[in-house]
This record gives sequence, C-alpha cells and structure tokens, in this order.
Amino acid sequence: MGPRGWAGRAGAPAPARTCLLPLLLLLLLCAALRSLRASPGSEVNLLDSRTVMGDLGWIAYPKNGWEEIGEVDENYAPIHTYQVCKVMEQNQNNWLLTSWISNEGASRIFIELKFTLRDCNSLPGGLGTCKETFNMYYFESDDEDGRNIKENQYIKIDTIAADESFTELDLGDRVMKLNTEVRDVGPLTKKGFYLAFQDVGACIALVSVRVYYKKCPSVIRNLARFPDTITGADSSQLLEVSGVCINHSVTEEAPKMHCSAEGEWLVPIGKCLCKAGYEEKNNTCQVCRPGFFKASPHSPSCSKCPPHSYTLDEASTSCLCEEHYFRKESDPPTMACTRPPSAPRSAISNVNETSVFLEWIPPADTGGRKDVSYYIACKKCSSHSGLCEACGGHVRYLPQQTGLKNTSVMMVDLLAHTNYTFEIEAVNGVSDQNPGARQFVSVNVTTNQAAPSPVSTVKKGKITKNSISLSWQEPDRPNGIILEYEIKYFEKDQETSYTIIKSKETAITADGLKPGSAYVFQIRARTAAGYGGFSRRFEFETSPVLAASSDQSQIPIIVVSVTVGVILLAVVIGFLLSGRRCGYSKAKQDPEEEKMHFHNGHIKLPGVRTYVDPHTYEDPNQAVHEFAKEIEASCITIERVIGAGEFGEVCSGRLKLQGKREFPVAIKTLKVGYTEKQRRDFLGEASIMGQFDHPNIIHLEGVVTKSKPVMIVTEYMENGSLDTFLKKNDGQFTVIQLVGMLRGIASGMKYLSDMGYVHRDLAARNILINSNLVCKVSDFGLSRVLEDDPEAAYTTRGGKIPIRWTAPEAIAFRKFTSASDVWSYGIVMWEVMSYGERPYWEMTNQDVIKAVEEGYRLPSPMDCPAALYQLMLDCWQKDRNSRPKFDEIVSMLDKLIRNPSSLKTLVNASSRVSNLLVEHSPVGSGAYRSVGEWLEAIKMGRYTEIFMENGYSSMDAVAQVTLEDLRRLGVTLVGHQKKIMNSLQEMKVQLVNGMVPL
Ligand code: ACK
Repeated sequence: MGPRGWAGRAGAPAPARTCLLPLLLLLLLCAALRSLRASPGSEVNLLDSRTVMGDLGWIAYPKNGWEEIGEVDENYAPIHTYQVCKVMEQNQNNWLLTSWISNEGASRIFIELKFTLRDCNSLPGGLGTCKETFNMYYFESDDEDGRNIKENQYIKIDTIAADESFTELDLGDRVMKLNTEVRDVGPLTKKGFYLAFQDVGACIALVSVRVYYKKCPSVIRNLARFPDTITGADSSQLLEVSGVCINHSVTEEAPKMHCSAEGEWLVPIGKCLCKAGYEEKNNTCQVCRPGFFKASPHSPSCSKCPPHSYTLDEASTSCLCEEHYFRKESDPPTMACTRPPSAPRSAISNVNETSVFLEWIPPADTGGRKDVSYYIACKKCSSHSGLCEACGGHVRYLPQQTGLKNTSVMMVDLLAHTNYTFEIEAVNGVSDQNPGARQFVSVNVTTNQAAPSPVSTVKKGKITKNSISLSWQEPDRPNGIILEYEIKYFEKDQETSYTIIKSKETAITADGLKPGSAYVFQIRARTAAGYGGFSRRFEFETSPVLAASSDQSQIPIIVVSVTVGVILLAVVIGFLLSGRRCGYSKAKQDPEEEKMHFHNGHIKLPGVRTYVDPHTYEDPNQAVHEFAKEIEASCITIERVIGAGEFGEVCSGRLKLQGKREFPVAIKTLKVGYTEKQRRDFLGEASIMGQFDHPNIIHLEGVVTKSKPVMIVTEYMENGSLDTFLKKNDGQFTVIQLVGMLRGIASGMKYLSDMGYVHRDLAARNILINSNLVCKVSDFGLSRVLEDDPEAAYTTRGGKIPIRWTAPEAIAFRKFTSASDVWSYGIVMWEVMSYGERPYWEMTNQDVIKAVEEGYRLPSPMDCPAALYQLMLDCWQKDRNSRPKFDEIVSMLDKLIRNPSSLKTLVNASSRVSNLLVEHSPVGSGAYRSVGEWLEAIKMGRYTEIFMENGYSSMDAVAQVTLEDLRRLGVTLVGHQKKIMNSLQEMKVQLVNGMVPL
C-alpha cells in the first residue's frame, strides 16, 4: 500500500447514519455530564474536543470513513463527535487526523479518549469483517506544516479496545457504555504533534478527545513558594524544584521539593522563616504590633516587651530600655532591662600587720541581675592632710581586685603604719553603662608595724678572683627605717658553711672567696620591727685564676707576686705601727659592716671586735671620721629643741640621705664659741658611739663637722630619757613590760662590756626609750662622764662621780670596770621598778657612801618581784667578782620573761622596809665563805665535788639551785634534797628580809 494523504475534512454526511441513531441519545447525555466534569488541578489541557467552540479542523481520510456529527448542547455549544461504522465492508483503513497540537513545553502528554464501540456479536452477518478495536498514532512536528505526511510516518501509540461495547439491547435498556481510555506519550522533543485515529472496520463513536499534560501546581510550603512545574518526561521521574521565600521571610535552609510524574509535590526539604519583627500566620509573615517584638527569625512568634522596656514601632526586633535601665550587649532581648546594683552592706575589716581582710554582705538590690561582682578601690590617705591618693601597684589582692564573686578579699603588701580607705563597689553587667551611679561602701583602716619586704634587686659589681661586690635597692616596702642589712652568702652547694655580713649600706664586697667559684647571696633588711624575709638567691661567680702556659710565662707573675707581697707587708707593718691596736680595721672592712662566719649554725669568731679609745688617736678628728659618717648639713632639717646638753641644745629633726627615705633624728649641737677641747670632747662621744651597733645602744647616724654648728646626729627616741618617762607614767606598765626594758638595757650593756667599753655613768637618765618601749643606752663620753652629769660629785680623790650609781670600789679607788657597770645596772633596775624614784632618796652622797660601805643596800621597790630584787642585791655585791656578769643578767631576765609566773612572788610587803636600807648579807659573803664550808655545815659535804664540777663553785651560784638541778646533780635521796633546799631557802629569806639595823 502506497502512501496516502488526507485531502477532505471530516464532516461529510455518513451513509450509515440510520444505524447510529441511538448514539444521539448518548450524546445528549454526555452534554449534560460535561458541566459536572472538571479537569484535575494538576492537569493542563492542550486540547479538549468538547470545549472547542468552532470547527475542530480535523481531517478524515478517506472522506467516506470517519464523519463528524455536528451537534450542539443545551448552550448551543457544538459537540464534536466522530463516528465510523463500516463493519460490513472489507479492508477498511479510515484515518481521522487532528489539527496540530502544541505541547506547551510538556515532554509527556496524556490522551484521554471517550468512545463507544459496537459489539460485533450484536451485528447480524457482519462478523467476518467487524472489528472491535481502533489504533491511535502521533507524529511530532514543530509547526503545522507536517500535516500531509504519509501514514507510515505516524508512530503508533496503542491499539484501543473497549472495555465495554454496546448492543441493541443495551440501548434498549438505556444503559450507556461509554469507554474511557488514557494513554501517554513521551518524551516529546518538538513543539507539537498530530494525533491520528485509524479505524480498520469497527463501529466507533469517538465522543471526546482530551489531550493534556500534568504539572505540579504552584504551592506555598514551609513559607516558600514553589512555581507551577510541568512533570518530567519519564513516568517515574521526580523533578527537584527550588522554592522562593515569601515576603518578610528569610531562608533558613534552601527550600526544595520534588515534582512527581503524577503532578504531586513530594519530599519537601529546607524551609523559610519569618524574619525578625514578623511572625508566621496562615502561611504568611505578619508584622509584630507596637509593644511586641521578635528578635530573630527563629523565635516562633512576636512577644510582649520584657519588663522595663518598650517599643512604639511595628516590626520591632527588640525593645528599648526605660530610663535608668540598661541592657548588656550579651543580654538576650527577651531579658528584662536591668540597672546597676546598690552598695554592698555591713563591711567589716580585720588588720593584721600590713594585711587587711575585708568582708561584706551583698547589696540589697542586685539591679535585677545575677552577675553581681565586687571591685575594691584602694586609697592611701595622709593622716595630716586627710588627702588620699590611689594605692599604686604594690598592693596585692587575694584572690583579685576586680570581678570578685565572693564577699571577702584580702589585701597584702600594704605599707605599715598607713591609713587606707577601701571602697567596696558592687558591680553588675550594666554598671559600666551608668558610671555616675557607682555605689560603694567605704572602710577605713590603719595598718600596723611590719617587717620590711624582701630585697628584690641585687646587682653584681666588681668581681675579682677573691671577691664579689654587690649592690641592691632598698626593699619596695621598708615598712619603717632600715637599720641595717644582713647579707648571707656561701659557696654554692656548701650551704652549711655560710658567712653573714651586716651592713648599713646598700652595697658590700664579699672577699676572701675562692677563685672561679660560684657563691650564693641572700639579703634581708632590718627595721625596728625586726628582720624581713631573705631575698631570693642570687648566684655570682668569682673570676678564675688564669693558668700559666709555660714556665717562662710564670716568671713575670712571680715577680709581680713578690712585689705585691712586699708592698702588702709594708702596709701591714705601717698599719700596726700607726697605733691602732684593735682588730677592727677600716682598710679591709667598712665600719658599717659586721662580718660573722657560721659553720653548721655556730658562729666562727674571726676575732672579737673591741672598742677603740679615741684618745689613742693623735688627731681626734681622724677618730671621728674613722667611726662616724660626715653628713651634709643640707640633709638635716631641725624641727624643735627638745633639751639642753652640756655642749649645746638637743633638737629633734629629720634626716634625708641620698637613696633613703627621710626619717626622724635627734641632733646634738655644739654651741658657738666653743674651745678646741670642747669640740674634741663633744665629737668624742660620736667617735665612741660610732663604734657600736646594737639594738640597745643609741645609733649614730653621723656628724656634721664641715659646717657650723657642729652636730651629732643620732636615731630619734620618741619617749626621751627613761627616768623622766617612768616618772611621767608611774604605775602604768606591767611587770613584764618593765622587765622587758631591763632586759634591753642589760643586752646593750652586755654588748658594751663584750666590746671592752666601760660606761661609768649607767643610770636611767642616760637610757633613752622609743615608742616601742625599746630602751637604748646612751651618753657616751670621754672625760665628760664625770663632767656633764649633774649627779657626778667630786670625790676625795678629786674625780667627779655619780655617787648613788657607782660601785664602792670605783668611788674609793676609781676602779671602773664592767663589774662596776653591773652595780650601776642594779641601781637602774631599782629606778625602773620604782618608776624613776631617786636612789637613796634625799640621803647625802656622803651618807650613801657610808651606808653602802657598811653593807646597807637599797630596799626592794614596792610590788617588786622577789627574783628581781634578788638580782639587784646580786649586782650590789661588795665583791665585784661575785656580781653577775651582763650575759648572766640577760639570761636570767630572759628566763623570767619566758616564765612570767616566776615574777608573781613579790617581796613581802610587811618585811619591805621603806626609807631604810637593808643590811646586805649575801649568801656567799655572809655565813659561809665557800660552797664546801656550807655543805659541810649542813652535813652534805659528800656533794662538794659534784657541786664544784657542775659550776656551782660560789655561794651566789648555789643560790640559784633548784630541786630540779639537785636531781640532775645526782642528789636523789629526798631527805638530802630537803636539807639542801631548806638551807638555801633560809639563807635567801635572811638576805631579803635581813633588817639588822645599823
Ligand atoms: O628626757 P628627754 O626628752 O630626752 O630630754 C633629754 C634631752 O634630749 C637632753 O639630752 C633628749 N634626747 C637626747 N637624745 C635623744 C634622742 N636620741 N632622741 C630623743 N630625745 C633625745 C633627752
């Protein structure tokens, strides 16, 4: 069969019209149904034969094949139905071609056919040629030009059979057998296509042809709009489609959905959220009203403004804080606005030396916040002007100064004796937004005395093979006037053997060191409050000895060594000949330095330092400059006159030395118009004082000799001389305080006697006392001892002697020794215990000399502990060798201080004789001449040897024996112990109460 085209248009009258009449009824029914039928939302019609108002423009071929039945529905709209029924004729090939249908971009289209088909069995005699199917074809083309193509160019879609066919009977029953068949075609590649229906001998009425494609309809899902989407070409294909966020919304995660071949949206992914200031309602984003806010797209809805905040605008993303309320940057907008806290309450302080502990309770109003912390402001205030300044960086705060979470803090490293104001401020997250509203509670404290802080910087100076020079800076917090430094050093890894140098300067040279060896140095400072801590360890190395490379090279070294040796020898000889007999040498060691060597904790005495009598100097000026520093008058500020000395006024003032803090001093002046002898005598005191360095000896700062007036500058003692001070404060001190004063004086005297210096005028008037009740021996003179003391009286031998304080042998034959100083010390004890009473009251000097000579002694002062009065009596032993030594006095007083109950036994008031001297019948010089004699007398002679061997060789020593001592000595029999103790007791009672009248 050759290609055939279609020439005519369908619509020519059909010859078999009569046999299809029943179809007309069917068509009427279909017109009624049309209004009920609606195409599904996801289907887009490309052609619906029932909706085309005019000519469909389809072509039938051959012309007598398919024919159109032109009917109209009740609205006069045409119904396009095509029928063919050539069942009786052979070889039917009837084509019906549609007009060109645009596919509108769809690549898969659906064809829904509605048709009726006559059952061949119901046709009489037509069974041979009758068919019950027809074929459907398509042909793609971009335009309408492809219409006249050949049959064989059409592609078959399917053979269409009826699900239901109809018979005459059916029509009679008025049962409509309308078939609906749907087929799909794809993928389409051109812009449009034609459909063709081929009849090969069936009886068909094609009631409608609907061509459509499917799409996923535009939808809003998860606040994203998805557009109309034509389904894919493949029946199982899912198309991924991106959504676009609706107005006032933002992408949370790129919104996507999948469009199925059936036009359904599947698997939504991602979403949009209403932006800040908008909330989601009915798939839209609605604006937040005034008074409401939404801070973030993630918040579910608009919220009311939190407390103490507001907004007057729509679409607010946050609310504004009311006046005086704030929001911290990190505060969430949902949080209420807050304000700074009120002040902390009930602050208390506790001062411990230079540390202050503060504690408080939290503020009543935290400002609505939980992040309250505390800040400590420290101010140092002048007690005079009341002006305060910031404390500076030296103060340490434990645990810290700011951001304190706990309600307590400790400040350390404060200055001693200083007024501080601490402001404890409560702070919260919004305090810095209202700095004007600082709320704090103030605490005023005054720190106490404290030892100096450790020296922190030590620098090495010149280093030789045998010496290392060091210098350092005053501690950051001296906490007082630095009296001296102690430098401890030892060879590295040899710590058990160390040397200590004391220096008033901030530099020393350690000599006598091994070459090429490392030495460790530590330094500490001392003030009136005691020693501070040692600095950290500083390590320095001496220079090594250079090794000689050959014998020849040693020759010059030997020559130099011999030369140096000779020079040194000459220097040493010269030094010895110069008349300086002491071991105290300025050439080797600064007089400000004192050097002691220790091994395993014991002092190695390098030769005891002794006092040098300035008289041994030909030129007294040389002695002054040997032992006293020259001070420039400009460094001294004289403030007021505090008394009159023999040579001029005594003033108080201040001394400011370079590199040191200004501190108070006493200044003795030499009055104008002095003689050379007066000048010499005046400065003589400085030459003596300058040799001493002891906490209980008045300390010489220096002298002014290069300008006038000539001055002696010493440390300042706030309470002046002891006798006046005690008189002023009669009965004000505890016994322990008084014993403490006596102990200080004894310690100073021990130092002087160790130095070989005899004071000769020890009396309470020559003791000075400072604000800490530390007593210091003062008043050192040359010949003046007997000149300037108003108490000194001329003796028969012509000398001037303070009779009441002086031992009989010194009065009688000028035998001034440390033992005669001990006598005077006994008198000072008596003065102290009687609060400055005049010894021997109004007795004349002559009567005093006589009474003492005859064995009478001062009676015990009122309320005086028996042990102290016993010590006084010991000091007043006629035999100077029987008097205790100063070191014994110091240890005895120490024992009493350590054991205060030993001071409870007072001298019996009834037996205390006032205004009368007691006869002195000391144990040793009274009844028994020796220990042996005594022990024999009480029939205990067998113990004589043991007593002698254990140091109880004198009756004075025996007087101190306790029961404990006896047991230690091996006197184990209780009867013997009692005998010895009773005898001793008897002798003591006799000693204290022995009132044998003259
Ligand atoms: O009893 P006073 O106040 O203490 O009066 C005398 C006066 O000077 C004449 O000696 C006082 N004085 C002497 N040296 C010092 C000193 N270093 N510190 C304070 N006062 C002193 C003494």
